[in-house]
Amino acid sequence: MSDAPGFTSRRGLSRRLFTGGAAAAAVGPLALTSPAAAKAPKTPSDGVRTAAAGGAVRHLKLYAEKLPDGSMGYGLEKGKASIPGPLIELTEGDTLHIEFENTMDVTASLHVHGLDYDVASDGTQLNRSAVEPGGTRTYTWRTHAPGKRADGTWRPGSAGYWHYHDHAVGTPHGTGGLRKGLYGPVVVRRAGDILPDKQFTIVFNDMTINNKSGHDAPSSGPRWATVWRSS
Ligand SMILES: [Cu+2]
Repeated sequence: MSDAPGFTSRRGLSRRLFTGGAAAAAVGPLALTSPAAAKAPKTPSDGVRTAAAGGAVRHLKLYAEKLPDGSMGYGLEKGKASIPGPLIELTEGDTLHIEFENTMDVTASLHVHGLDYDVASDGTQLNRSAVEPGGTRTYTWRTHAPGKRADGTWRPGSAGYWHYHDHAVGTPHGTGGLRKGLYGPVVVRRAGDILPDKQFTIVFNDMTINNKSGHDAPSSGPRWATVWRSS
């Protein structure tokens, strides 16, 4: 159920990820709302579905591939890469192990924003957590609920609309991979968050939307969306 988003850019302005409602394309194994669930009749009492408690340990396989037009994408299966990459949905408290396989002929990686990880899962060349052509590496992302730190200060939870992206192709920073389409969306929900009935995800990448610009951008159709919830 979802289609991706990503982001990136030289401009802070475009570093945004918008997502909401249900999406059009691939339903990742991590999706909390399966198409069947989305169509399930609502209970007359409240009609609202909410995110269950987190704490699950999940596993996902993700590939980086070159696409026929020269761009690059992430996909859950070989030959199924997309731009943006698949939507990954988690609930605070979940841990995700991603077995990342680089099928391309250049070094690539997986780097995430907003979630917790140690240096081995940073996905940058600087700390040798990128993946050589043909190689595989497992990245681990963790999430947490809000709470107080030992010093009494407040620690926000991981919930939010985030993104992941390559951090290695073309330059030490990975700018080439971002340009070519190696990015995707991550949605982390808090237990109890209202789940959308429909969800579309959009990723702004510099001046493009889902890596398309101008009249080619998805201004209508399955990739474009507004966030809504019907009840
Ligand atoms: Cu980044």
